[in-house]
Formats: sequence, C-alpha cells, structure tokens
Amino acid sequence: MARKRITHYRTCNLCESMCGVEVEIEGKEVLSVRGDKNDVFSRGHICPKATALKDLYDDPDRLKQPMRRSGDRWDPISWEEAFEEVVARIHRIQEDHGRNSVGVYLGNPNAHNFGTMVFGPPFLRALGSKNRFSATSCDQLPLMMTSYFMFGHQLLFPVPDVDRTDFMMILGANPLASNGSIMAGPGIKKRLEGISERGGKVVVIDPRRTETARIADEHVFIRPGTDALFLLGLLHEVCAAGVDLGRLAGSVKNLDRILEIAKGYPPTQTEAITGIPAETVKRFARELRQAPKGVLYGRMGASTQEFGSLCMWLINVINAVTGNLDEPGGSMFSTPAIDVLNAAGGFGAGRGSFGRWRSRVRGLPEFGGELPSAVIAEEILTEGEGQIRAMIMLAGNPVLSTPNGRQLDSAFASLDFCVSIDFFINETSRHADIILPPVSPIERSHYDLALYLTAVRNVAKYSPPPFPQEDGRLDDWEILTELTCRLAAQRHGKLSKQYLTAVASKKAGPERVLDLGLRLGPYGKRFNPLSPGLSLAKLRKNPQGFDLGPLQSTFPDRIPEAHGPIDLAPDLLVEDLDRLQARYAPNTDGGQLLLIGRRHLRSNNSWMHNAARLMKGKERCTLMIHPDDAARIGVSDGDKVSISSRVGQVSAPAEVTDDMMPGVVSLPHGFGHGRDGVQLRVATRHSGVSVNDLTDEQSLDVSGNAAFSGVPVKVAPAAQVAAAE
Ligand SMILES: Nc1nc2c(c(=O)[nH]1)N[C@H]1C(S)=C(S)[C@@H](COP(=O)(O)OP(=O)(O)OC[C@H]3O[C@@H](n4cnc5c(=O)[nH]c(N)nc54)[C@H](O)[C@@H]3O)O[C@H]1N2
Ligand SMILES: Nc1nc2c(c(=O)[nH]1)N[C@H]1C(S)=C(S)[C@@H](COP(=O)(O)OP(=O)(O)OC[C@H]3O[C@@H](n4cnc5c(=O)[nH]c(N)nc54)[C@H](O)[C@@H]3O)O[C@H]1N2
Ligand code: SF4
Ligand SMILES: [Mo]
Repeated sequence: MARKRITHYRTCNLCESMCGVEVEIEGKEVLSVRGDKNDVFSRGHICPKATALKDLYDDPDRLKQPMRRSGDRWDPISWEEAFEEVVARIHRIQEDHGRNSVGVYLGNPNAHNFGTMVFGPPFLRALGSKNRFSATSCDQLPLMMTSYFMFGHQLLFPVPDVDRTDFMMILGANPLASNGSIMAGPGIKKRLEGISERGGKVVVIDPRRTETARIADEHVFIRPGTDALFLLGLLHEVCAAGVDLGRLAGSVKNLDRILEIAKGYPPTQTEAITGIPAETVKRFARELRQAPKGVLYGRMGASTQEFGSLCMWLINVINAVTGNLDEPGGSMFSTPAIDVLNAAGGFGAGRGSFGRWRSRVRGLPEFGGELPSAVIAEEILTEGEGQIRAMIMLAGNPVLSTPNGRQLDSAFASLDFCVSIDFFINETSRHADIILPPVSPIERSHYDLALYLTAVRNVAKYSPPPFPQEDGRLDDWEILTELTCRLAAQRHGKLSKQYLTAVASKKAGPERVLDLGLRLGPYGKRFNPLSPGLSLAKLRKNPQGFDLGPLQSTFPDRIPEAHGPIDLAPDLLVEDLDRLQARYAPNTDGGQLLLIGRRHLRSNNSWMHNAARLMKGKERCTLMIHPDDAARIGVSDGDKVSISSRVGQVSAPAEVTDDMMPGVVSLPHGFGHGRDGVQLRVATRHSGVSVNDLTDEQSLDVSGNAAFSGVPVKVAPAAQVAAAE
C-alpha cells in the first residue's frame, strides 16, 4: 500500500523564535522541513537550523533505548531495568546521605519542552534536594532576579516592543545570530530593520562589531564587563534632563534614591573605563529622550558578566524614568494564553525567592529554588556532610556550558552515580551510569509555555505529534512521571497519597493540563466571556497558530499585590554599586586581554554540532583578535594560539579581524567535543575547544550568575608555548 504524504504544521523548538514549520512526512519518514507562510507569528521565516530538526530525527548517533555504562562500554538495556536501577540507586543514596546528596541540573531545552515544564517540578519535589541547578545561572538569572525585586515576580520578563519602537539600544545581544532572546520574534532582522525604515534608530553596544552591529544605525565598542558604568552615565544624563515616569508615576517607589545615585556618575567619570566617550553617552541620552518611543534591551553579554544584575536593573530603571516601561514601543510584558504567573498547580513557578538557603561550600544564595551552577563541582568534590554524591541531568550539558568545565569533568568522574536524560552520549552524559533517552523533539506535541512569556506579540499555537509514538520509545514527560511514581512507591508505598497523585498526573498527561491552562487563562471563556475562548480544541483547529495581538500595557495590575509598588531601587542592587566601585578603582587594569563569547547562526549552544549540514563552511571555533593585538603578540591569521586563564588553557586558530575591540578576544561557546568517549561522529570531526575550560567558576555576579564576559586571558603563539614547556 502506498504511504500517504502528509504536511504537518508545528513550531520549531530549537531557539526562542518559535518559527512555524511545515514538515512533510511519509509514514515515519521526515521528508522535508520548510517555513510555514501561514504561520500567524513567523509568516514563513525560518533559519538554517529548521532543517536540522530532520537531521536530529535521522541522526544515527541519537539514542533510542536506555544505555548502561560499564567502564568505557555502553550496553542497551530495557526501560524496566533502567528505571528500576535509577530509582533504587537514587533512593539508596538519599537514604544513606540525605536528600541533598543527589543534585539535579536542568538544561536549556527544558524551556522549549511543555512536558518537562509540567512534569519536571513534581519530580523535583519528590526528589526533595536543595542542590538544584540549571542553565538559568549561566544565562538570564540577573534578569529574573531583577524582575523579582523590582516587579515582584521572576517571570515578568521585560520584552522590547521592537515592532513599535523608534529608538532601540541593544547591549550585549546579537539577535542576527541568536534570532533574539527574551525578545522572541521570528524574522528579527526584518523587525530591527523596520525601526530604521520607520525613521527610528538602532544602536548596538558591543565589544565586537557583530552581524547585528552591521545592520544597526550606530555601533560603539564597550570594554567587556563595564556596561553598568556606561548605564550609570546614561542614567546621570537622563535624570539631569528631567525624569518622566508617565502613567506609572503613582505606582513606583524609591525614585529619590535613583536620582541621588544618578548624580554620582557623570559620564566624564566613566568614559575612561568603558571606552565610550562622555559626549557619545550624552548624545544617546538626548536621542532616547527625544524619541517618541524608545527602549533599552540587554541580553547575554550584559547578563553573563560580573555586574549582570546591575545591568538588568539599570536598563529597567532607564526604561522607567524615560516613560518607556510597560508602554507600546518601550519595554513591555507579554500576556500569554497560559498565564504562568498566576496559574496554580502544575505551572506554579512562584514569584521567586532569594537566599532561603545557601550553598554548602561557598555559601551562595538560592534563587527561585536553585543554586548557581558555578558551585556544582565544589559541592561534589568537597567532602563532608551534604556532599553531592549523585547527579541527575535533564537536557543539560554542563561540562560544556558552565564555568570551569574541566573541574566539572573531574567532579562528575568521581560521582557514585549519575543519570542523564538525554539522547546523545556527549561531554556530560559520557559520565552517566545510565542514560534515559527521550524521543526527538519533532516527534512530540509542542506548546511554548515559557517562551510566550518573552514574545514580542501575543500568540498561541499547539502542535500535535506528527505520528503515533513507536513502541518502546518514551518522551521526556513519560520518563519524568515514571521516575516520580517509582520514587513515591519506593519511599512511601503504593497506597500513599504521594504515589496516587503521581499516578494520576501520569494518567492525565500534558494535553489535559494544557487544555485546562488555556481555558483558565486570559483568553479562555471561563473568566472573560468576550475572549476568543481558547482551549486545546480551538488550537487544534488553528494548527498554524492563533494571533492574540500586539503586547498590551498591564502594569500596575500585573504586579503581584504582595509586592506593593514597583521598586526602582532594591537594596541588594543598590548595595552592589559598592562592589562595582571597588572593582573599577583606578589602575586595576592589568593590561590583559579580555575574553568574550560568540554565537553563530548555525549553532545551538553545545548540541547541534552533529548535523553535517550545519557544520559546513570554514572553521568556526576560532579566536577572534584585533590586528594590533595580533601584531603585538606576533600571530597572523590562521596561526594556532594558546589562550590561558586562571583555570585552564586551550589552543585555537587565530582569526585576525578589526571587528574586535582592541584588547578583547572572542571564542564561541559550545565546542570542545574532543573529550574521550563522546559518541558524536560529526561533532567530533569539528571538535574545537571549550571556552568554558577558560571561564572562571569563582567570578560571579551578585545573583550567582556566571561571568562569561570579560575573562582575563593571556594569548600567545601556540608554538612558543609548546617550546617553553
Ligand atoms: N561561555 C559561555 N557559556 C555559556 C553560554 C555562553 O554564551 N558562553 N551560554 C549559556 C546559555 S545562554 C545557556 S542556555 C547554557 C546552555 O546550557 P545547557 O542547557 O547545559 O547546554 P545545551 O548545550 O543547551 O545542552 C542541552 C542538552 O540537552 C540535550 N537535549 C536536547 N533536546 C533535548 C530534549 O528534548 N530532551 C532531553 N532530555 N534532552 C535534550 C542535548 O543533547 C544536550 O546534551 O549554556 C550557557 N553557557
Ligand atoms: N544560532 C544560535 N542561536 C541561539 C543560541 C545559539 O547557541 N546559537 N543560543 C540560544 C540561547 S540559549 C540564548 S540565551 C540566546 C542568546 O542570545 P543573544 O544574547 O542575542 O546572543 P549572543 O550571541 O550570546 O550575544 C551576546 C553579545 O554580547 C556581546 N558581549 C560580550 N560581552 C559583552 C559585554 O561585556 N558588554 C556588552 N555590551 N556586550 C558584550 C557579544 O559580543 C555578543 O555579540 O541565543 C539563543 N539562540
Ligand atoms: S530561528 Fe531557526 S532555530 Fe529559531 S525557531 Fe526559527 S527556524 Fe528554529
Ligand atoms: Mo540561554
């Protein structure tokens, strides 16, 4: 019988853009992946990674069955055997050494996975360990912490209203490579170009002349890690000319504190440190104030640095005092169809929390129930009560993603037990005793619970699975619910409330929860009879998405009552100004080169390097360096250089380019696949080196976030270093 070709509509889950794709399918074969012109959000836009959804599905290295490691050997085992062993080992270790002896790390793909977002939290509760970590503390933690302190909820993500603004300043983001982050909008290049076309202006502040800088109206270099000082200078100028809180004037507190702080930072004082002339800062302040609608937006480069929280705070403050907070064309907050902020039950991420407990060794504070990933290694390696003896990795590759990866490698090698829920044997999962592989993303149903919080427009779309799941394959949520049930049974018995609740939630599955979330949400009929009446059935009828319109102003109503007014000057952040002051006291600059990272359009953190079509072209894992620095050190383009920091040393080819600010070098993250035991045939041919073998787990923001930007490094010709050794 001839198999029928069908077109399946879904959302690409690889980055935050949420592009609609048309997947052509015959039986269980994926024939092609194309942009969906009728997707309400992306209107046909995709990037080269979309086709990699097919590559990922077809990848011969992708695991389809649980694996057990014995030394260097991996053997396939049954799900029953795998679950049995994982739960027995975890239970035993927690019985012997306490709940915190089992650590958990949640990786970035969880943010793109409805099932793990709904069924991960009950699993974590069942586990009951305070040693919880995630990619958040290598990414947007400063932003979430700032939202928690200023607006009262960690999930109030400020999103630049890129489609309606007239002036946009981008600090430390490269949306032309990343496709936009906490600014989820497919076709972001066109959206940015739209600003200039409307007669507005885009300014990029970045130590590298990036792809985004090239399409901007103006780009200025900044010395890595000094954005907070630049922003204070800008705040000084804005405040000196007079503040305008607009509609929110009656809903904020501590403006006087801000005005006082602003006085202390004239840009004439900060220019020598940031490298941005005072005159330029003054002009930017004027342009921002004069623009009918303007917005400051900061991402990775401004977040993963020593003063990331100060940056996120000052960006919010400047948006507020120029009347651009929660206003069209300014910095806004989405209203997603499932209101994760107010939803109870399965989605309840909570408003946030800070410092309820501290890490055992370094005493770093918890945020939102998690400790900074920078402490994982020391919590494993430092003996004593409360030491981590087992780790569970859920869709994460911390060996390549968190600072001081080599130290983490040794720490993982010393564990009593380690589980990875992952479909690859990669740099982290090679340390696992057991790997539990979920189906590939294209095979499961999809709804963007988290990313709609960061979208530049309100939309909702549900993608069903394209074909029935094969026997013997499990999705992430099934793995998690099975673990939760078995853990509850082991611990409390099969008659316990814990076990029965776990079984009930496993039976319910993601779709039931999704339907309920939609019906109870702001566009459901239940509370708003005038709404479109969203439900799962309604989304099924609209497989190319449901448009819910442009972002709406929602403050002050959206601020949780318990928080009170918007706090412009939370204590923790104001106090961190002293650390900034001390750090940039005159003459602390040792003249070393400062290392920053880089993303490429055809990369996706550490895990898409096994797709051959994404790896074509010239070598990407190069050290970009300015010609003056290269000449001083004595290296030419293509020469191998040694790069060393306090924690490690790696070698990579030099790429000499005046796109770099003098004194700054850049190495992309996510490479370093040459480690023993990695079973990724394509990726290991393009292994590169890991930038996180250089980044320092001791260098952190006040939130505990990793400081990847501005790592002091020594660069020398590799041959010279080898000869000296
Ligand atoms: N120096 C430096 N370090 C960085 C960054 C940087 O810019 N510079 N960026 C940081 C940022 S922003 C982030 S978000 C982190 C990312 O840090 P991580 O989340 O730790 O790393 P990823 O590379 O995203 O790895 C994801 C893992 O999940 C697996 N995976 C993919 N999809 C699924 C799935 O559906 N289910 C399951 N179970 N597994 C899946 C992949 O095989 C891979 O092993 O890295 C951070 N590290
Ligand atoms: N193609 C691709 N897309 C991705 C990803 C990917 O790996 N590849 N990862 C996804 C993830 S998890 C995330 S979080 C997002 C990140 O999305 P973005 O934040 O847009 O991405 P980056 O390329 O990390 O941009 C950081 C920029 O900050 C600059 N920078 C570095 N240090 C400093 C500094 O001190 N100050 C200033 N002002 N700038 C600095 C860098 O030069 C770089 O241009 O991208 C997502 N999309
Ligand atoms: S920009 Fe590329 S990776 Fe991101 S969602 Fe769209 S197609 Fe997927
Ligand atoms: Mo990220």
